[in-house]
Amino acid sequence: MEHQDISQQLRDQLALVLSEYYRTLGSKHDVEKNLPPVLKKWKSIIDIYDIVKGKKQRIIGVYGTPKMGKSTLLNSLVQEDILPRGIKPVTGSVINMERDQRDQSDQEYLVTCFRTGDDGKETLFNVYQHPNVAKVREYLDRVAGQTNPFDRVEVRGPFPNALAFFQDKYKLRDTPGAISKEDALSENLNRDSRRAIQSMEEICLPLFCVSCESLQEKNHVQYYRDFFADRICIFVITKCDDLTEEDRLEIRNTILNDYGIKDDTDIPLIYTGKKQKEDPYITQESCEILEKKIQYILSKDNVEKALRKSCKRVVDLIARGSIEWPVPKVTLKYIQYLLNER
Ligand SMILES: Nc1nc2c(ncn2[C@@H]2O[C@H](COP(=O)(O)OP(=O)(O)O)[C@@H](O)[C@H]2O)c(=O)[nH]1
Ligand SMILES: [Mg+2]
Repeated sequence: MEHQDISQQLRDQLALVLSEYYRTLGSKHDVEKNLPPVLKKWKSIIDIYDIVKGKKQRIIGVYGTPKMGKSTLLNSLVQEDILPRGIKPVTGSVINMERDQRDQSDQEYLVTCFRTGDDGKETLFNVYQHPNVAKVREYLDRVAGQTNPFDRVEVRGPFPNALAFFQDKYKLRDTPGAISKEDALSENLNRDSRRAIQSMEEICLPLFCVSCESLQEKNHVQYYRDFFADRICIFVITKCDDLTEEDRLEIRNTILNDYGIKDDTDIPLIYTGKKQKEDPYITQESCEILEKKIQYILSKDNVEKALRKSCKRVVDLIARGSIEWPVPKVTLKYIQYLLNER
């Protein structure tokens, strides 16, 4: 059987399992929250698979609590000091950046701002166009900063110095710092947290950012466990300006112990930092390492490998009776057959 065929069939089988969960357990939203972790992970691989096959938008987003260097990281990837960043938390909107695929000459940056009404509908409010990045940045400070920010802001422009992968139809998404799930889901829902959390679903690959000095704080650990433990994600340790080998080992151990990550080959760790504290960007070297990881994770080969691995795990668990299997056993047999086919 053809290799691609098998992956497609595995994917279809998962869709079947999920739809059976939805049918027996209730609404889509509740079910996704309550899926067994192993199926959540499976689902996130499928999401990436859909992207590789061109079915979904390729959005890569940064997540984490405020002041972890998320906006700085994205500015570095696109090599423009365009997103608001600073000593105080400054990002208020979800901001998507996209490279205009047309010819670069005489191109302008186009910014569009959206608000979401109580009924969940989005309305376009403002449009701004300018060739100069500094001007665009000033504008973003006003519309996506901390005072009355729009819910979503789209920036499309030439980004002539961006890293190569950005030229390949990816969108990069900046998000406001979120605090813990409890805070975000409480009655007096924190506006920024809510925006960030709601935007997670559409992302194909989250970059979870935490600075090396705050790695051990409880709220970061909780944030990771709440939202990313069951997803494919890249773990970015920021503000590692001058790390020794020893520091690295210590960081790695903290992550393995505190964050409940069993195997850090599954969760790529990236260390980023600046040469000088005043720089607007992290080092080119950090950017390039991150770029390679992103490209690898989203590559077709890797996604198919991950899909297969997680299918195997699910099948093992079901066979051992460790997770409930709501679809006919025939489906399980069929998945086993597909897995053995290669
Ligand atoms: N020393 C150092 N500072 C950084 C680094 N990355 C970001 N920062 C600083 O951390 C602060 C918060 O950055 P920002 O990107 O606004 O964080 P965000 O709230 O997570 O988007 C800013 O003052 C940045 O200059 C880094 O790698 N090294
Ligand atoms: Mg920010």
